[in-house]
Amino acid sequence: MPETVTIGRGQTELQVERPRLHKVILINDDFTPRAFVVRILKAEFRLGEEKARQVMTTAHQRGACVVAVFTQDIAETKATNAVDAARKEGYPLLFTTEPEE
Ligand code: TYC
Repeated sequence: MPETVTIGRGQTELQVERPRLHKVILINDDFTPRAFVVRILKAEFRLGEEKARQVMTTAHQRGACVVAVFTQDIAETKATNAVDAARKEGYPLLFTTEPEE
């Protein structure tokens, strides 16, 4: 919550907090084609070809990879859109979101 603090000579200042950022995390699976993962990362998250390949490869090798950070509503909307696009094509691809520490 914004808080009012006294800064001297009877003046007050509104302390505003930055919104907490949320990570979008790409989860590996055994079925979604690599090329489709790269396509989704480019289309929904605006990653360039090289970055999209790098994120896909990291998730493929390690099980998960942070795609990017956004405000909560944008992170959730992008993750939902990406999952919906995968389901439309019949793939089990998963993106999750979680608050940044
Ligand atoms: N593991 C998938 C395959 O071998 C490719 C893939 C990579 C799927 C990353 C999901 O988040 C993922 N076809």
